[in-house]
Amino acid sequence: MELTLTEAQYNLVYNSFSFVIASMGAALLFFLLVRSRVAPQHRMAITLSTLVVGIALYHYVRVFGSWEDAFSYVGGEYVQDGKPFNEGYRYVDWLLTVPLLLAELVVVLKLTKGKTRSLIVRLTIAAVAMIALGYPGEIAAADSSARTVWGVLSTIPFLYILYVLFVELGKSLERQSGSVKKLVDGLRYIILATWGIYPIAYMLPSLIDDEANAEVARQVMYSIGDVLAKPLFGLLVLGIALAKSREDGYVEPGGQPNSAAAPDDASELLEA
Ligand SMILES: *C/C=C(C)/C=C/C=C(C)/C=C/C1=C(C)CCCC1(C)C
Repeated sequence: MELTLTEAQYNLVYNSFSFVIASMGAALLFFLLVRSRVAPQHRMAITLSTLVVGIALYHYVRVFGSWEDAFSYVGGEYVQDGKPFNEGYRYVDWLLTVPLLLAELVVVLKLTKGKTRSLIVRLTIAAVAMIALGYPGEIAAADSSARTVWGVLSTIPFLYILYVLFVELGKSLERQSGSVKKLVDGLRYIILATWGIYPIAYMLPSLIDDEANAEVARQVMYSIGDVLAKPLFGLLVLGIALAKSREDGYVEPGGQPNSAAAPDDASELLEA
């Protein structure tokens, strides 16, 4: 059956994609511009944020084009009679960006090399499994049980990721300084709240009877999730990297010595 959307429904999705493209583009520029304010030893997290929003920017440009190509405007309505809308762009995007986002959270903690490696390897494997298992369900018919089955399978690695973040990382968190600890703790809850949007959006076609409404709600929810989970998350990580840079007494080249810098560091810099 061909999906038919009202002008308002079609435009809501169209404008959401447009909003995401603008957000990713602005975040990309911003992360590049503020890079020098972060101490070199904390820049890896900013590099990862920059990659994430860059990859998402590219994919949203493609998603946007695919949405335009899928519909034609006939008699005041949008009829899906063009090329199939390519849901795959989202999943390819997640395959790249979700492991990078998890790595970002781990590297900003500055744990031992061995611990960092082990966390990144396990989180990456779980993230790839979660996304690969979700995809067959995403492209299955709305009313098929395949959607539920793949969704449940994909939730297993998702729960493992949450276990690592909340139970395993909890121990490492004890060793962080007060302000950083609070920020990292907040970051985990942001992940829980924003990543939780995805499985809900995924289930919408099974929950909402009206096919057009379900499709629009799903696309808009994924778009909101992506803006929160990528640019907003990147800003919070930037906050942590800046706090850590300040604690280390870092002064941006050509910048003013920071009042929070240790006196020793400041005098060293003045002598230099
Ligand atoms: C930037 C993109 C992000 C952070 C994407 C995150 C995606 C998820 C957490 C997806 C999870 C899913 C389930 C837990 C079950 C149903 C299938 C998925 C893939 C939507």
